[in-house]
Amino acid sequence: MKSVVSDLASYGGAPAFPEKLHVGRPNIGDRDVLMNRIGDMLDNRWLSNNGPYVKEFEQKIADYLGVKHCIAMCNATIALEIVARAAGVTGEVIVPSFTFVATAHALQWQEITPIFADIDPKTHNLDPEQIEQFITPRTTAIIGVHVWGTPCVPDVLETIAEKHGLKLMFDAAHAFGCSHQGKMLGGFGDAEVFSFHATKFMNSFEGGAVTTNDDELAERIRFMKNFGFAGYDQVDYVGTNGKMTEVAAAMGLTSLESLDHFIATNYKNYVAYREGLANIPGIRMFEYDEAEKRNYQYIVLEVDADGAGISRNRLVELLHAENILARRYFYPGVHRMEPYSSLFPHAGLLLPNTQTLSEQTMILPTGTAVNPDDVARVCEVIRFIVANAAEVNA
Ligand code: T4K
Repeated sequence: MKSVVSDLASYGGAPAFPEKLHVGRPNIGDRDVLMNRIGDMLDNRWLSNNGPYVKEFEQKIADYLGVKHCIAMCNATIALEIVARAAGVTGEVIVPSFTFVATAHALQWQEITPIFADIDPKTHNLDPEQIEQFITPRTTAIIGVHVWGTPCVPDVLETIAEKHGLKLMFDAAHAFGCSHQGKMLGGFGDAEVFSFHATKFMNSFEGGAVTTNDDELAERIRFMKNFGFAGYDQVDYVGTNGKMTEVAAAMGLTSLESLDHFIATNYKNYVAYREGLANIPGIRMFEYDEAEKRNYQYIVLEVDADGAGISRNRLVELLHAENILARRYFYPGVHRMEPYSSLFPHAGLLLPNTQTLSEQTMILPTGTAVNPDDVARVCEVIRFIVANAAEVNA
């Protein structure tokens, strides 16, 4: 008799998807509108350095988020570096380890030490109750990360930062279009940083933005992202080149016009995943608070190996053989990457939730390149693998 497992590609069957299904496939807005913008840009011969598209993009983002200032940048990593420097951050900064490595690198790059605090396993975000134990005389700031677009309780972090006289910034790379207690993210703390990287649901090819309600900080950031220039031939600070190009802003503006469509598509896929993955033993899907605004751009699973009978790693391996390119964000946790694992070899002892979650989470494909039929098929494959866990693990 033919084994059910032989239906899986890695056991000799055909892959469930003939073409690879990627996490992070970019959303593309209206191509004609984009091409027209690029055409005008070429005609006008203005390609970078605070051009008209960048100005328009900044204004539209500031209006959408209800913040005073938006400063567009070449990417979120440089934006995080600049924000930290412009805010006068030094010494140590408390960050989660359950994040993309850029959050920590933006600090370490300028010899500021990231101190990793643990997360709440329910929200995947910094656990506010853990933060205070990591504050030392060298601590100057907290950088919260709104992981998967779920706010890392910014109002609570504001209270902690104020109590200890710390700066507070947010890595909002995942969180464009999300709200907390009815208020759009972007205006919390001293500043927030968004990413418009190609893999984000709203992209500008590469890109990022800082938003803030602090006039002075906004001015410093504007100068610092332009080599420190405060006027013609006048340099006031050490600066770098963090400028967004006009072609990136053209893409950003075009994406912004399709924002509602992107979110609606993500939501449809999210609902389809939730239905398709219901009642699979050991598989839990991370759920979003639908009473708030969310962008639904990450489909996050937690795999409990005991309940599912299969580890997250083995499941990802089998899905890859089916051309379902699930990703293990955020494995292994930043504290287990270099240079942090050498600098803090025992950090894991204080990060039990981060360690557990980084062994259990995985991300599934969504966005406009994925439709509900694809989602149903992905869920079928996962259900099949778990149902046959004993055989696929043998
Ligand atoms: N903070 C947080 C919390 C972040 O998640 C990120 C970035 C940052 C800060 C820094 O933001 P930026 O400086 O990038 O603006 C990807 C993205 O490159 C990265 O931006 C993102 N987070 C991270 C979560 O995911 P990788 O190393 O997984 O990228 P890669 O090349 O493996 O691509 C991911 C998937 O996307 C693949 O399945 C292929 C697909 N893809 C990618 C690109 C670029 C496409 O299908 N088309 C494309 O054009 O980091």
